[in-house]
Amino acid sequence: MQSSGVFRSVCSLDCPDQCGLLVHKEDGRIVKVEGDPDHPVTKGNICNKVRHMTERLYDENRLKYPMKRTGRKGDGKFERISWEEAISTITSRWKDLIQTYGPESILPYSFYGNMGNLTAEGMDRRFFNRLGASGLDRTICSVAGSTGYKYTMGGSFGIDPEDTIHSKLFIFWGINAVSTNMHQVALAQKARKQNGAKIIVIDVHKNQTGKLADWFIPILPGTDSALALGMMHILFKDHLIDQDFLEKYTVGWKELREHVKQYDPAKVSEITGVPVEDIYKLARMYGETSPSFIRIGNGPQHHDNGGMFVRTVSCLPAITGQWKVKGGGAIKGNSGYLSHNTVKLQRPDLLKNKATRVINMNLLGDALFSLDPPIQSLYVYGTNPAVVAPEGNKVRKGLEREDLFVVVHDLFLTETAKYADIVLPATSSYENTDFYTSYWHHYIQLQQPVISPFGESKSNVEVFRLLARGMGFNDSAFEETEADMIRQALDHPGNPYLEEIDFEGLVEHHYLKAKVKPLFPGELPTPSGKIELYSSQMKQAGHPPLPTYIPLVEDDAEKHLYQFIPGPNHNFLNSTFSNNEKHITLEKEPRLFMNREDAEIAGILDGEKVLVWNQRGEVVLKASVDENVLPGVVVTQGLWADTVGTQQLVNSLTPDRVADMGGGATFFSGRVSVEKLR
Ligand SMILES: Nc1nc2c(c(=O)[nH]1)N[C@H]1C(S)=C(S)[C@@H](COP(=O)(O)OP(=O)(O)OC[C@H]3O[C@@H](n4cnc5c(=O)[nH]c(N)nc54)[C@H](O)[C@@H]3O)O[C@H]1N2
Ligand SMILES: Nc1nc2c(c(=O)[nH]1)N[C@H]1C(S)=C(S)[C@@H](COP(=O)(O)OP(=O)(O)OC[C@H]3O[C@@H](n4cnc5c(=O)[nH]c(N)nc54)[C@H](O)[C@@H]3O)O[C@H]1N2
Ligand code: SF4
Ligand SMILES: [Mo]
Repeated sequence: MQSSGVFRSVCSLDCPDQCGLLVHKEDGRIVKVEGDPDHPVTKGNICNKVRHMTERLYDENRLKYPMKRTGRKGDGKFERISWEEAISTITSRWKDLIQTYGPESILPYSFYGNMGNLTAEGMDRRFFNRLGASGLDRTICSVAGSTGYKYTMGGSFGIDPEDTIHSKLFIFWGINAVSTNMHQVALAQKARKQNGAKIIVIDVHKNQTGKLADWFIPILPGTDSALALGMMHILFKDHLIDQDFLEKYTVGWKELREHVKQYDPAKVSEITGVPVEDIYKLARMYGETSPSFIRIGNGPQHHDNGGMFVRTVSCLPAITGQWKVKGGGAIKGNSGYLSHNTVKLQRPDLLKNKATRVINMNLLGDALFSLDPPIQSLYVYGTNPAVVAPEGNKVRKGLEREDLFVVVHDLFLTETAKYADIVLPATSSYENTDFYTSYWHHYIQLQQPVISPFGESKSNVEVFRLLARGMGFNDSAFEETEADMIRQALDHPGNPYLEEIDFEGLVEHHYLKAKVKPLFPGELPTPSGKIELYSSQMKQAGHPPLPTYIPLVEDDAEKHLYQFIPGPNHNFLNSTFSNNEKHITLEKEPRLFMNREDAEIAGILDGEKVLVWNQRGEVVLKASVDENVLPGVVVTQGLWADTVGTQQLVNSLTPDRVADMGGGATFFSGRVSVEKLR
């Protein structure tokens, strides 16, 4: 490894943009991270978070060696141990648990803190398959929406974002793209400049993205399906449809045409809070502009009815035939194009056909108390459930269980790690070999180590190798190198888009584009091969087969006045960076945005501290009073670390009800009361 130089890298964070990076190294240390100007999509621009990455990489609190707990769970008192002791403590405890309770008493709990495919869903899957541990259903992020999209379109296939440069109308629907998909915003702004494209933002909060729009449409939370159905009502009534496309490439359009007659704009306006004339204006702009593009965000699918929202909105471009126009259509997620060989990478065969129970990660709190056989050990990596999981107080109470053996592998002593019996230090992505597949653009990228491991830290892949040895597993699957694993994953005849991509190509070029082609003319992976405006699959699963507005679950509405929307913020990535000085300084402090009318009634002044509470818990925030949210709605941003002393563990207030589809999370469907802090 060279001790100085500039090296191509890829951003490992859970962000659709998956930027190409140039990492500058001097005397063995990374001194600067910048965008790679040669990357075809991200073109040298990166966000502020990652521009300040060195502050996180070399933060004085980064974990340097394994530790064992010496204080009470949650206190954060630990002492240094060796890797040998750590691995033997874990594996001997697991061997005992397997003897007494069976392997399903062990629960892996992970998410995409590092999006690398070997790191996040490679060697770990091999290990836990071989162990026969309980399975984890990774539902916390986008599953409700991707399930809804799949009913309509057959899988995670949208348009090529590079084509959106041709779009004349951008609808950012429930996505705070300035913070969460900045290169889609860059494309929209370029299209606005070059061909006068218009940008519409539909959101419950006029945040940075709303402020940049040509037209911001505020909407009441959880009512977006009704708005989309109202648009369809007008599109059919005004004949702003592409009948040829509907006939060739969809099923059920005539049923849909009849069905949407009930969603007349007056009724839709009452549901959504969007004025009747705006519903007409929106539908007509959408029906008359081509190419038009909808970027479907994650926000509205974090509701009780989130699956149906995405299902419904994804029908719009079919009605107007936009899918066949370059730059027309939608993106919810594009991971389908870059799907790799998970059978070879994750080795489900190591389970030997045993059926293990699968636990929905959104129900962690319940799972820690109510299962039989009980969960006796939790192995956490790439996620911080004490902060990010819903019903946080329940989760933290579960983590306090004296008889629960908890291991946390992370770069920092996170809130979750404070409850661990054993803490293991993790390398950053710049210390590993891995491959990355964006869920927005169409490039696969390779990361090779730029620096040596920090302190005694180890990658996920390496730790699972050690754990496998400690358990006495001698399968060759645990001896393979990262390069072997990447080769296996890319060898995937099931995905023709990957045909020309292999490990050697990635070593040479760092990023390679999947061989994508437009969706139409063509066949979709739905049962009919067409866009399913009417879905028999949905009917079988107990959903209305046509897009339908279903109101949110009443979350103690009588008692709590406000719909509570606690989303991510600009300078953190979920809870990542919430413990790094630089990023905290940039973000300043967590606030509660509320409407002036509401604040006046409650006697709350701008800048005052407020208590936000409900049946699940309470948090303290600083009120920010303005007109950027509708009355009855309060918004806060960011998943702040408790260590910062903000009393802002927002997930103390969020419900662990699951969404209508896929067992998804409903972070934004909770209600709260707000009062001046006394
Ligand atoms: N800076 C930054 N970038 C990130 C992240 C981060 O934490 N910080 N997180 C990453 C991850 S894991 C994800 S999943 C994505 C998420 O990124 P996005 O897709 O942008 O999703 P959210 O920010 O959760 O919510 C988007 C918007 O939905 C709005 N919203 C909430 N409820 C409703 C509703 O009912 N209707 C409508 N129309 N709008 C609603 C919120 O006000 C918010 O502006 O971002 C990724 N990128
Ligand atoms: N209230 C509310 N809650 C939410 C959301 C919301 O909008 N509102 N968003 C939800 C969404 S969309 C998501 S995706 C989840 C995300 O939640 P998480 O998946 O928990 O994401 P992070 O909080 O970023 O935590 C990732 C952790 O992984 C660690 N890590 C990074 N790289 C590695 C590695 O290589 N190995 C190991 N072992 N660890 C590593 C990081 O240091 C960090 O502590 O949060 C959800 N929670
Ligand atoms: S977090 Fe997103 S925008 Fe920032 S560098 Fe990484 S991929 Fe790019
Ligand atoms: Mo997410």
